[in-house]
Amino acid sequence: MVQKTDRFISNLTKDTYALVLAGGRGSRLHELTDWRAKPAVYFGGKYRIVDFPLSNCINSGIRRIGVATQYKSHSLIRHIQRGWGNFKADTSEFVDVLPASQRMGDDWYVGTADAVHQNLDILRSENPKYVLVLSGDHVYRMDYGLMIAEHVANGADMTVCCLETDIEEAAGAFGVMTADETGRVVAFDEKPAEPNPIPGKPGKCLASMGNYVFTTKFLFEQLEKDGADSNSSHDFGNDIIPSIIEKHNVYAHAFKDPETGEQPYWRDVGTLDSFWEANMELVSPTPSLNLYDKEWPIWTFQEMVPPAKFIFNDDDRRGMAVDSTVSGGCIISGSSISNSLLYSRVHTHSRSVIKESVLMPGCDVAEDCKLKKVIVDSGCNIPQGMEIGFDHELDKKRGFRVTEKGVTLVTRDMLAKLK
Ligand code: ADQ
Ligand code: ADP
Repeated sequence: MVQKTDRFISNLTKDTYALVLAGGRGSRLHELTDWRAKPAVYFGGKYRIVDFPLSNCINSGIRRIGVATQYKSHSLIRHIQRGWGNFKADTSEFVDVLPASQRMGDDWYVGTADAVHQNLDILRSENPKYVLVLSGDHVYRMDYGLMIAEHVANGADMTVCCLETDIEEAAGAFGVMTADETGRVVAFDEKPAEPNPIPGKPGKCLASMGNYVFTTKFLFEQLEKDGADSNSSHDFGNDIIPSIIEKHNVYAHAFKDPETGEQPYWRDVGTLDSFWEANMELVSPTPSLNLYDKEWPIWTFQEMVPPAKFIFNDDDRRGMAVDSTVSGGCIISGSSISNSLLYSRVHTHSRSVIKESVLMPGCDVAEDCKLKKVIVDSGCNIPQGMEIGFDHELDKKRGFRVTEKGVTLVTRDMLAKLK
């Protein structure tokens, strides 16, 4: 078992280049990803999803990072340039944005493997010993050093990071693998309808988190082979992993707390309901994701905004937020907020009541509004007296999206269409 304190881990992470794949749409988030890629979706009152894998890299000691972008990448690129562009201790430390730019032909990034393949010359010039390919889509804290150290200890060509999930959750959604007693992957199916259970653990399976470590030379060989295969969809889960497990050393790395053996916090936030639930968890008294841990800071772009301000209205006795997070630049004027997350520059006005809601940057909620279980996208102006989240038929008639679990999504485009 590799110990967290092992000195050699820092040498390994120094010799690693991390490529964060951030080009996917995340279509189950519906209109939240109409104008931005899933990794650019806001999360946790202050961050965007991509800040989590990027912060994990920095905290793990990986300081050469590329972010492959493609779909609706404007706000993602702007965020990385503003928040991460100046990150450097010296010139060998950087966060580079790598937009799909037809560097090897006429195609954009066709699949995840192609996104890495098209940046092969950049990887070659960096010449790392290991390449860490990360999904930019998930919220979690992870020391990647442990996975890389295990990869080296196993003499692996590739290591796939995995967690134990319920079979129903994984079916059709995740890559599912079977590992032998040494941890070697002996079977891998991309999004199977009926995942294989873990022996002795009925109902549970080993799901891929979409995070991989490669020994660089091996990665280059496989990408070149896959690039020349016209039948391939150029995807790690669909094509590369199933084609290499028989002949090469592919190992599973279990995402577990090295001290307790427990599975740490990890959220896919792939649907509006799971996105809303994961945000709500954060305003509970003791959330399982600790954003206040000084040893594992989550970096992001910090807007230069004044402190949040609360104005108590004597007539209505309102002007407060409880069991909530409120970011800088917010003004809570005569309104009452509970179990909600307010991103920067949210302005709420007199007599409005907001419960169990997520309000993204720059929203304005006029007087006498009532919001319950609502996700309000950035820059929305909720007009005076509007009630959202109480009558779902009315919400739908207005053009808002109501989820299975009764969460209402409101975006600028939806409000613009309201008569
Ligand atoms: P999915 O998440 O469905 O499955 P995919 O849509 O390919 O796979 O996204 C993986 C990551 O790559 C995401 O961060 C996405 O933003 C990014 N991405 C997708 N297409 C891209 C492109 N063309 N260019 C750049 N980036 C791109 C994968 C694995 C499964 C695994 C799940 C875990 O294939 O085996 O279980 O991730 O979520
Ligand atoms: P974020 O809130 O993620 O920062 P923005 O609101 O800045 O995202 O939008 C991201 C990109 O999408 C920008 O280029 C913006 O101009 C564009 N965009 C957003 N909403 C619309 C819209 N309704 N019509 C046209 N472009 C839009």
